[in-house]
Amino acid sequence: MAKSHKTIDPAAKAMLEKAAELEITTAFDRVDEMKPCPIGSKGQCCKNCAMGPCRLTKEGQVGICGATVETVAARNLARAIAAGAAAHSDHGRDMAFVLHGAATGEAPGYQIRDEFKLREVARDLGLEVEDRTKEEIAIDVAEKALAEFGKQSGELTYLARAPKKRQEIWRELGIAPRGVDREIVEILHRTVVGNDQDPEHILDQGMRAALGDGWGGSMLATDISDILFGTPSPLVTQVNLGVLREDEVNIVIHGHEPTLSEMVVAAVRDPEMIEYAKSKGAKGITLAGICCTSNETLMRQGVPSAGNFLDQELAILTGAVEAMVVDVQCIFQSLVDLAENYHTKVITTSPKAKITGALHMEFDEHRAPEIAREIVKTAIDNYPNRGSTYIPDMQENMVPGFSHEYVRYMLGGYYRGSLRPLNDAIMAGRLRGVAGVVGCNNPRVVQDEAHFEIVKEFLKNDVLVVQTGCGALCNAKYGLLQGEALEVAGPGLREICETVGIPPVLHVGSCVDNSRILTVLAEMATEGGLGDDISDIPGVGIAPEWMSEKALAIGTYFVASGAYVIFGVKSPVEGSEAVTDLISRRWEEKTGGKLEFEPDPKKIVKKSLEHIDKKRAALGLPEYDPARFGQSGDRRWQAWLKAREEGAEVSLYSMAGVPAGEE
Ligand code: MSK
Repeated sequence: MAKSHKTIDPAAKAMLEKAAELEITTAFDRVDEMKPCPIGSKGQCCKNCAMGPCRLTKEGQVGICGATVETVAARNLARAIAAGAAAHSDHGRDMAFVLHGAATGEAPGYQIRDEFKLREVARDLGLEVEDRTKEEIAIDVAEKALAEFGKQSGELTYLARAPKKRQEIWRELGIAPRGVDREIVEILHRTVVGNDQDPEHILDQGMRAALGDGWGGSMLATDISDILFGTPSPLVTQVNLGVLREDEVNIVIHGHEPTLSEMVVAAVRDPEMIEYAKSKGAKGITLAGICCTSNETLMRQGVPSAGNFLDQELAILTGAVEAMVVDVQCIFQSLVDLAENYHTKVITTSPKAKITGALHMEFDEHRAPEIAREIVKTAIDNYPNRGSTYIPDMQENMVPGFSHEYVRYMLGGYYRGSLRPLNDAIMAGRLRGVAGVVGCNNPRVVQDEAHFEIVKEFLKNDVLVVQTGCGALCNAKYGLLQGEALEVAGPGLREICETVGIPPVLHVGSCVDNSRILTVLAEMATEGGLGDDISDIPGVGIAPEWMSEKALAIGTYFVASGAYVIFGVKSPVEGSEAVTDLISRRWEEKTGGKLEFEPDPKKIVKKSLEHIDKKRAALGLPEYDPARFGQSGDRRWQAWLKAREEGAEVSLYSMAGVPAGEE
């Protein structure tokens, strides 16, 4: 049966109809067949030793070792956070190795594209930059970054980027991370049978490891990616399955890391490769991305995106993909079986991620350009094997690439770049607040629906939205990441966006680039006018369609940094009221941030706006009143012209609400 009601994306709907016609199943079907375990999904199942698994479903029931449901739910959540933090941070570690290779010449093909950022990062890491070559600095940055992972005592260096007050809170709570790896390992140790059995104590370590991800592994991943591949700035590209071409070799890159995909970008642009594709009957080569590899390459290279997490199988269903090249994270094992129905080659590339039945062409930074060319050639050679195709003719323009450096620049130019105008806009009430809406798709809910509905409501309510990951690709599909989206924006937000020349939803990157949001929040807090800590800012973080453990790590580092975070779909600790209360009320007492799970998108919006207004009131800011704004710029001019045409004697100033005599 067609599952087209499971997505709001017309391209995905068309592909699901096609899948039904061909009797091919996808995640949209499997989700119905696979009923979630009602015990495990609520965090009530402990399988940390061979005495169990223990399923704690009855009031007061304990496991064979005596573990309560609170302990079990907290342990499960902490382990998920550890896994998510490990994934992001290992990504950061790999980037550091590539930077080292680029600087020593052992990784030919890579270069230092942003020397300015390299020097800035080196200073933040406490390294000497004066009178040194960029290669010398880069070697030190890479070594210092690698040392942050293995650090055993003290604190992560980047914690100093947080507002002073926040650093003190972490120290007071004893959750300032010492080293990225150490905190992750300690979660695994604490949650082994018969060890840490106090839910609050276990989850304090969850926050510590998550902070090691956000202010450590992920932040290093972002910084080093910018150094190697360039700090993003806005550009125009396209998104959705319609970016694939009927008459060209289509290569889809999927996963997370930019290291190989950047080399693939270079290879597909090589005139020799394009000629080779033509020799096989194609008109050229199209490269498109899925998930966060897509975010990495679209924001720096303008590579179009074929879509987000739940589009990965649908891309293969077009029959038009010669190769799907995957690296790490968020890659369905089903791709290999699905590709059996077509000519598509699924090519795994990471030494950390093989899939049975896939073609493995292992990435090695020491000969990356050569491997990338081999991969592209393999795809081109596969073009003559293509059968019938079906590509939905749907794509949308998007403007990605709002790195925090660019945001600063756009608000003040090279010499006076700062977030002052952003703070001023919030203080004046033109912007009610800010929201980060991030994270995955999850077939347990309608694809893209919650992301889209929540962001639209925020825009209407003058909340500036920043997005990363699959959430960003989602709303790009519906046109919210371009200037035209101002049509749905509230009057104050619209004024700001028109003045600065930005869309109302800012794409800030991939999953690891949530660290950019931390940086922006830290700068907003220190800029003045919005308190002196992240917890004072009228803002929220939302993951409406989350599914990955990485999302839990991200959510937790935002909470530990002082933010109110709401996840959609369902709660992984629903089976324990005590843990639900702990991560919400108790964490708020301790950190100023809290984590809640709320499946209803409307309620998410309501809670978010209430929180934003509460923070505005605490700062003594004027109550949000959209009627005060929206009369500037073109609209003020047009309203004045209209009034004059109708014979009214009004001045242009009075159209902006300036009382007569004060013009
Ligand atoms: S890719 S973690 S589905 S956002 Fe970063 Fe998308 Fe979630 Fe993967």
